[in-house]
Amino acid sequence: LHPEPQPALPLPPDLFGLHRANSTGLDLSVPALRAPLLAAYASVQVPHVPEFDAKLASSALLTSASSYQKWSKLPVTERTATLRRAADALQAELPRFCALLVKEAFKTWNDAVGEVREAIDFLRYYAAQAELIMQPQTMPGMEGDSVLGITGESNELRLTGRGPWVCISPWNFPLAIFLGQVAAALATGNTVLAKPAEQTPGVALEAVKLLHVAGVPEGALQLLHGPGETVGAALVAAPGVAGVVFTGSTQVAKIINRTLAAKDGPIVPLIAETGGINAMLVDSTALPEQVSDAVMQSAFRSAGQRCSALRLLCVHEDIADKVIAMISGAAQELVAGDPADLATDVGPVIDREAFEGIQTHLQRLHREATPLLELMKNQPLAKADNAQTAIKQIANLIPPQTFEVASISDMKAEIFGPVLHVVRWKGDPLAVIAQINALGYGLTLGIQTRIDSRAQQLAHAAHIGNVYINRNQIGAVVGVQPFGGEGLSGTGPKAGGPHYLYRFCAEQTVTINTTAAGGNAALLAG
Ligand code: UN1
Repeated sequence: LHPEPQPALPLPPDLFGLHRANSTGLDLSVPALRAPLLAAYASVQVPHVPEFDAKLASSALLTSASSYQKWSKLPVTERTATLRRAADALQAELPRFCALLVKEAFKTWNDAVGEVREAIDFLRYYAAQAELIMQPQTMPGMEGDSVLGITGESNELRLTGRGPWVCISPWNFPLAIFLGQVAAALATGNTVLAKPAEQTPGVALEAVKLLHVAGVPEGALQLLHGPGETVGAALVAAPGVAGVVFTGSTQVAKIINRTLAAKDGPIVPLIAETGGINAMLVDSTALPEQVSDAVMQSAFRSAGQRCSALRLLCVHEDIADKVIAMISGAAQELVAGDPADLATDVGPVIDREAFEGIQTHLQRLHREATPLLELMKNQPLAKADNAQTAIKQIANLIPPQTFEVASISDMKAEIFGPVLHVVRWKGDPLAVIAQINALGYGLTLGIQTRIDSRAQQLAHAAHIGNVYINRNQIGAVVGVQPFGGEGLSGTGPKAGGPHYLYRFCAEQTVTINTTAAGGNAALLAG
């Protein structure tokens, strides 16, 4: 009479013959992997996506609400079947989606493959999770209650959707985070108004098409492309929004939160995954080679354009010189250039605005900090083969750079690019963690030490959502490493984790008096 132990979730099959692991280690020198990707790149076009008129936000909400009436009443397995069909289609079309990511979001091939695999994982994981949690659950009661629960009553907990959700996703994971949000909302019986990042609507459009072909009704999933300030704002403010899920800046998350709080009507939940000033703490016992490898992945991969990326390396003064020399050596080997080139490790940043923001920060660093590794002048750019887009991308290239700063508290804001800040420390590592906590963000933290007990102690002291010990700190694996932060880094259950879907649901407890003499029986008897 107690709930059965939950079955293990089915793991998605390997893609391209590789084990599931988000984003590291794909050898594209293997021709069988490379050929379909390059063929897709030659033929794929980024589709034009018409802008949505923000004045129509309320009518889009009405469409969503009316579609909710049907979609939410389907058996959960019918809804999740659409997600699984979309996952299969995405897997079959992996090269085309990778090529779109390279063309529209300037991802490197490695990052593109990692992202498509992550998107597939999200679809399958949330499908499996929804099937687990959306079955009505008998509440068994506590020790001392009768075996049926409280004597004379039965209690059941039922989860349903809440209504139309506004899903606002970022350009740095235009497929995986976009589909993750959408899949979570749809699986739990909600309908979706999806507002993709302004820079990457084409990938979003293709993803939405997959879901529509897989059986999600058009009214249950609408794509509404346009600027956050107009389209995003109008959607959040429109009547009838049942929830908002957002990945982006802390500042915008707060604006959304204020808008929702000021609305008439019900209290609307917000799930927000925002930025971070992510640190790695390296003590004097750490292995420099391992640190160097973890730093290359965490700080410079994806051109540093991950909210999980390493921004601040806190290295013990006893090994600082050695670690810095090793990082500099390794970074010289990175190729910054055209993302379509297979040899490229670090592609350009997303657009001119991002480029200029990072340049302003670099100018400040040149005035106030010590450059440790500056490749701007001597890094050879990989050649773009053709086309305007390639030229535009290369113009936004920022090769990896490292600066030594005086103190942790010098870190004022998240810099979303391949720029690493290094600070030396001595004394108590717990004091370093306290300073990292004081930054107010809490997304990822790396710890590098050969003292196991210290690693645990530091992890416990950190107010950080994802702590990685003796490894890199990006690429959280869906279903295995639930991802999300604390404080300025966000609110809400972690994406890709077992609690995420609950926030998308309304919960109803149904209590029935089961005794013959009780009120229900008496009422029925007339
Ligand atoms: C983001 O960059 O907005 O663990 C979040 C990772 C990714 C980060 C995604 N899941 O690197």
